[in-house]
Amino acid sequence: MPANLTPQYYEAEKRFRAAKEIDDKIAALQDMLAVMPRHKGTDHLYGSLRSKIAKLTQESERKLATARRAGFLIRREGAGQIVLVGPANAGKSQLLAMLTAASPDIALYPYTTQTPMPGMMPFEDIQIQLVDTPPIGQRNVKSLITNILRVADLIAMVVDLGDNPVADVETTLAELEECRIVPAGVQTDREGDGIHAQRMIIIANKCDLPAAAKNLPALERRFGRLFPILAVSAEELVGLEELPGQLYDVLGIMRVYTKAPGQKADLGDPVILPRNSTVGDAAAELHKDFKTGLKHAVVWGSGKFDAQTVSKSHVLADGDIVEFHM
Ligand SMILES: Nc1nc2c(ncn2[C@@H]2O[C@H](COP(=O)(O)OP(=O)(O)OP(=O)(O)O)[C@@H](O)[C@H]2O)c(=O)[nH]1
Ligand SMILES: [Mg+2]
Repeated sequence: MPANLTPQYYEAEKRFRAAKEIDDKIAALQDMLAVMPRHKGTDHLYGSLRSKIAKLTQESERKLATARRAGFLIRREGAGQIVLVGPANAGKSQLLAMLTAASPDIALYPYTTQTPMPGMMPFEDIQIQLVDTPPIGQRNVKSLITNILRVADLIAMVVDLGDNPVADVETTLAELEECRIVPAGVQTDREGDGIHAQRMIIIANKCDLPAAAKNLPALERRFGRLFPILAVSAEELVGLEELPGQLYDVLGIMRVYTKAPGQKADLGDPVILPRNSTVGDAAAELHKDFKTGLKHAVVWGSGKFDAQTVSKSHVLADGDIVEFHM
């Protein structure tokens, strides 16, 4: 008996053959199943489509489980952790590759990245951790990366200036809100229990593309007052030299070097503190008993003169050297 398959069926079959991702393949197979005529002549086809779907679903779940394990285990390292998040193909992986020693897959087609991947970005004498993630709108990705997003110090929304960056930021914000994450300091009607306020910025990538000339100003008009916007080209190396310093600034941290009386400062290993921390905060960070036993400190760097004797409440600046006197 002839199968009498419809044009819609062949259309779906074409999509199946073109699909690169397992999820897209499954979707196409399901469409084929939905539009195929059911009669004796298609029994065999029906069975074979069903078993293909079952096999791919299993494979997809296995991949997801592996991804989950890897995803939830990103160990925080360095002076701060920044998660790159956004739509497919914006250049998140390209940024990670250019700024760190990590070598993620980068490709012309979307949905290249399937699991979160960390890398260490050097900035002067410290390292900042960047975490590349799969596109946030992709199926199952939100559950994979929500924890990573919540514990990060900063969320960098990466968008493509050659595409529609305003819409992409809006979509990304909506996806983040579904993870119960909202931008810190921005009003939202969904504030309340379980909602996490996170510091966020926009990395506007692909500024080398012609469309950037009109899309960057549009992005700045719409979001410039809410978020710092850093325009770069990860591919053409525009703005990449400044980027680590800019990210460091947005992280709101500072480096303080400690020194024992009569000895040289340990310039290799700064203590990382929130900006505007005091001498007392620095002491507490080093040791819990330090703060109570501290009489005074001597500071080099930010003071009006070097070797200034200061109290616990003295506010430190980035790069200061502190000598504690107990
Ligand atoms: N013109 C231009 N292309 C870029 C730039 N950065 C990345 N690309 C290209 O954009 C495509 C996507 O880059 P990826 O880094 O894979 O994008 P992604 O955001 O990681 O994509 P997913 O993993 O699918 O979410 C690749 O073909 C890159 O070569 C850029 O600054 N300018
Ligand atoms: Mg990627």
